[in-house]
Amino acid sequence: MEQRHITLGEFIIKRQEDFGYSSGELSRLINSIRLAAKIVSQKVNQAGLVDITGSFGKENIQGEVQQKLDVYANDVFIETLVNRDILCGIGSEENDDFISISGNDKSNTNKYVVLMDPLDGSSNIDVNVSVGTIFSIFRRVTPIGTPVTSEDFLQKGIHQVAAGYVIYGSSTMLVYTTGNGVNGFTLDPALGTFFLSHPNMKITDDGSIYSVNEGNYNQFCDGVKAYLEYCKDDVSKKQYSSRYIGSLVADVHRNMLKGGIYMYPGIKKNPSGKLRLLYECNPFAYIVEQAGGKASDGVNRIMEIEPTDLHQRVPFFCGSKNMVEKAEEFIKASK
Ligand code: P6P
Repeated sequence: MEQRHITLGEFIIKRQEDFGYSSGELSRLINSIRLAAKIVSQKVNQAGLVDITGSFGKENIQGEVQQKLDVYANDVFIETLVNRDILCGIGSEENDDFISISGNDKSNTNKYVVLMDPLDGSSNIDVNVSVGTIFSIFRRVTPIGTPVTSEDFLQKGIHQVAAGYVIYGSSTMLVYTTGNGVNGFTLDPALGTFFLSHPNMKITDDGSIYSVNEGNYNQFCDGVKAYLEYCKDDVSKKQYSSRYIGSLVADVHRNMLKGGIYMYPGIKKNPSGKLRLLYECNPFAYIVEQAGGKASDGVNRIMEIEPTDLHQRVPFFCGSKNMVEKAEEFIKASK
């Protein structure tokens, strides 16, 4: 008889016992993310059949045209997380400022805040390319029972309690860590259940896939250009492949499974690059490091960067440890 995979719900309970999430609050929080992911997955998979694609007609704080599904996903995650009395605050790519959640009795005694990109890569929806949700969970640092402040959100990535992503692709997967390794769960849409499909995910120290938007090549610093020439050298080293989906979750997920490096370097018109530290780079840095990889801004470890703004951007190099270190070598040598 085929070995039945453990469900995400069973896994969360087992981990709570093994690693003692004290109040069960974190377990309830991850369960709520699971529910929201199922709801968004169902809608993403209908894109094109219902009037849910295309632009929402507004711009977010990033100056990016919001897609209807961006707004939908943001509403679903916020509504699911706020209505279960498990959080005291939420920061989202789609909201200019963070959301302070007062408890039902107005004195919110919950201790976690979530930072999220509810639907990353949504401009790819119309062309049926995988998109994703990215989340990062911190324990608040200001006194419990008081309204959250920016201090609760502007924490270094090393203080994350949990981080994860959902990829809405050929199948929907939820991949997350609470600091004891990385595990991946695949949604069986017929049952509406996530099953453990990728236990204890590890990224190889070396890989042969590099992911970058080479359209920006002329705007890269000399060190990044030198590293890309190194990647293309198939004489003095094994041949690499260039793979760039243009959807962060899909590109990093592929590299998690096959090895590789994802890069979004700074460019002349934007030296900090495009990706946001708090709800894109930090969560992926935590996940990739937990899987044995590395994540830096080309010089510094991503999770050691002191945040200064909810939506700040940083250059991002993430994936197989030796590949990230080789990129850092070229960048440092060119300084
Ligand atoms: P570019 C999507 O908008 C996103 O934030 C990431 O998902 C993706 O990796 C990146 O931007 C693509 O940016 O400039 O290469 O189109």
